[in-house]
Amino acid sequence: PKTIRLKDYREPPFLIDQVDLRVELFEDGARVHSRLDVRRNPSVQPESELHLDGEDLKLEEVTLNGEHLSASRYVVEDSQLTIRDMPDSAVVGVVTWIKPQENTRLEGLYKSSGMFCTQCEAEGFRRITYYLDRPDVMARFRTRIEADLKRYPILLANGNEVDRSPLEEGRHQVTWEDPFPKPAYLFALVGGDLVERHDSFETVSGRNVALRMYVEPRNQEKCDHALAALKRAMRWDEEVYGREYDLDVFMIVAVDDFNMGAMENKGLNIFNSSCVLASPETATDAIYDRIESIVAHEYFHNWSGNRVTCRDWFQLSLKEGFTVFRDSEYSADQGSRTVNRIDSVNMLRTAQFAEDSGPMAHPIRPAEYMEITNFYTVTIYEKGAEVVRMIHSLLGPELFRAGSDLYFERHDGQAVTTDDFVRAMEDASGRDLTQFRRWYDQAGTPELAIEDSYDAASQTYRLSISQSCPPTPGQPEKAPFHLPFELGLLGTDGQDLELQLEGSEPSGRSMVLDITEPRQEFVFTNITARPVPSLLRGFTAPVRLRYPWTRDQLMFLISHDSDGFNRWDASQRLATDVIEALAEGREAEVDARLVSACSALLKNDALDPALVAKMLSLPSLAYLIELTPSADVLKLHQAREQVLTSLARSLRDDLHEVYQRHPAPAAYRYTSEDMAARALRNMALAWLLSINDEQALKLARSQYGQANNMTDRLGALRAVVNSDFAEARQTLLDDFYQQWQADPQVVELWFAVQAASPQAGTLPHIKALMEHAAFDWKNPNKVRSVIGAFAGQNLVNFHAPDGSGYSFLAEQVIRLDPSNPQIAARLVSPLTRWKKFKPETADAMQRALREVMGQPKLSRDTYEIVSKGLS
Ligand code: HT7
Ligand code: ZN
Repeated sequence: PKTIRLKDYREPPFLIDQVDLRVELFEDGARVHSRLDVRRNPSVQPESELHLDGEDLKLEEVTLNGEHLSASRYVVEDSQLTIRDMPDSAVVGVVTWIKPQENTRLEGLYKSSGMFCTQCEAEGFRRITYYLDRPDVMARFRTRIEADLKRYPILLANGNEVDRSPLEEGRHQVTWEDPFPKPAYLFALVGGDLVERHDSFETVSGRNVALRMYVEPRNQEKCDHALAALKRAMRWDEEVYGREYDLDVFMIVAVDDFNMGAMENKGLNIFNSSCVLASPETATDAIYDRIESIVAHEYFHNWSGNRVTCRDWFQLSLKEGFTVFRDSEYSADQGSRTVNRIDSVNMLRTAQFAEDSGPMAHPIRPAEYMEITNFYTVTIYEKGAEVVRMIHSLLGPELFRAGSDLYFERHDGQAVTTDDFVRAMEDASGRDLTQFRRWYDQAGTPELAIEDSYDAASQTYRLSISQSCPPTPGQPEKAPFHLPFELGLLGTDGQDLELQLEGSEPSGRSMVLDITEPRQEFVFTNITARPVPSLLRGFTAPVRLRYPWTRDQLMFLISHDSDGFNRWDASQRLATDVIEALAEGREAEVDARLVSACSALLKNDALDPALVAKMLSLPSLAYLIELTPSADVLKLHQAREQVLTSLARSLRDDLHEVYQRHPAPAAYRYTSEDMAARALRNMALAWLLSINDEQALKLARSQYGQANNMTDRLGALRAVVNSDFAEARQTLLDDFYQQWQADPQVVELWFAVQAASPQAGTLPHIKALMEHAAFDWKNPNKVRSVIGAFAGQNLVNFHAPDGSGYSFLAEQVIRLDPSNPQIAARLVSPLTRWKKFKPETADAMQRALREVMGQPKLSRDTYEIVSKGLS
């Protein structure tokens, strides 16, 4: 496969002003008639040939200004339609025949549960018709959809509906017009027998926007949460960013077969059912949260992505990083800011740090790719959001908002670069972000090594911060980064001290330092006793922090730090230190200090229970692996289990007491308070079942049977499935399936609980799940809930010492690759992390990768991941 490079970017030689589509939907295929108003781009060297992209299309006709084009004027090869001797401007007509029914890749136009739908980002539109399929070609679209009226009463496309009429033979047409020029990746159409849920929103300027949600009839009771979230997000974007919605209608459609979470098509967002549909009985709190943030994310793209879009796919983080930052701030404003930050950072430090230290490490603005869909990564999204967050921290909220206003005003209707974004921030704030720009083109996670000393005689505290960044593929050396570093100093009474840098005015009890040099020293004055530093408060930069904390210092921070994030971070560092010492055989028993810290947390009524639940959660095995060079998975798992069971034994009474103190209320409410209570209750249950507590088994059975919501029901089920109570496990699993088999989203949860369980997770059990009637290779959610959950969450079984987990995964990737390469490429990535593991493990993982590599017809998607994974 060819490598595409940012340095080769050229403006398009032709532009398209208007696209007229007529899409005829049939049971055996679809015919697409397209008329493109094409003109030569005046700002580039003229070219005589027009090259239109197209994949898997049957070309039926080509016309130029309405005239049939003779075969000598055009050629179809290498996924392109080339028209020779192209005039300065012309109407290019193309008719193609496609087969949505056979489209298992789920890119372009395809069928899902009887409905037609599209996914065009990144390069799906070229699977519908020949086009200049690149984001810097922006056109106005008019879309006429024709289909059988009975089977497909609902026909949707972008923009506003402008016409509808019956046609012959029981067919009908609906025509849509989108007044906003857009790249083809934002095109969408839907045709199906769907029910419509109505709502409305009055914008800040008093315009009424019709909100509509389209779902299969069986899901009509599951729309309330998404619609409520949408209205909250619309209001928030007006209030916080001054962004008003711009069309008369905003539509959301739920589809069962979808490669990712959702898609921000202009005015017609399409969602994976699992990311938009919810009822208390079928969705957990985590799913409610996920829906809230994804609905907001897709809506926010209307400005950050659609009105201002990307010039090319190297700029993907321009829209994704900024939009993730926007959605995470939105979520923080809805519930607990600290808990939200903890969840984001936990994910970043586990998944993104791992990616950044592996073979696929890339900057948030990559320099090259083979297949762009491989670059919808945690780096582009989550690290991209952290980079925007750092700009926010460096500029402060007012100047950041001024920068955002300038960016939207300056670039409305344009396709731009990350550099344009940074320049708007600079111009609005007067700050120089030249050095800061390195975050966009240097990959890898910087490390900050902190040293400190206290001088009682001069009452000064000296802090030195050194930064470095390990090499990443193609980048052996890194220049220093510019980053904000927030800190506080705790006095002996646990209070934040007044901070005063030598030679400066006092600057409050928490301050943000600007780090720019390889090594910087800061001297704090008037410090009367050695303080305990609270470093990188709120995780102001995506870095690894090295400081030789003692366990006593961590205990102190857990009890006193005024920064909730750092309190949690101290709890994680303490638990990690204890687990690592056990895994390495340096200690045999669980340090009593950890037990007393947890005991105090369980009894603490003053702290937010949601924060308590987070602080009590042990670091995940994935995170522990990420921290450990040459990791031995089994040893880490056993050490983690030893800590868990020893805490549960020592704190058994406290856990029962916590369980009783947080009873389930009569009705489910999606509130921070109730969710925190459910989190604590279910955590207590899981801990107690880890020590096979019979009384807890009774509680779990009764919670499972009486729960009025899926969080509690699944919490009880998961705790039992992960326990040694084999008979109860099977009884509850059977009952759960009996009750919920008609609901695919709940069946996905049922699959995932089993596939991720360290208990149930022997390979034969996973294989049996794949033979189950509800498993479906064509449905990415099912593949993810069994194979993805096994390889991504069931690490102790996936890394079984005999290598069986690896060869199993290789086999499934090989099987999936021809039908859905995007999902196959995502699935294979755990194998590429072999450098993290001890040598025998690494060898077995590479063997599995070579097995995949040896396949004669590998997709470009999987080839890129596997070849880079082996390098
Ligand atoms: N912008 C959307 C990206 C997306 C996507 C990309 C590749 C293949 C399938 C896809 N489905 C959606 C999602 C988002 O970030 O909002
Ligand atoms: Zn996005």
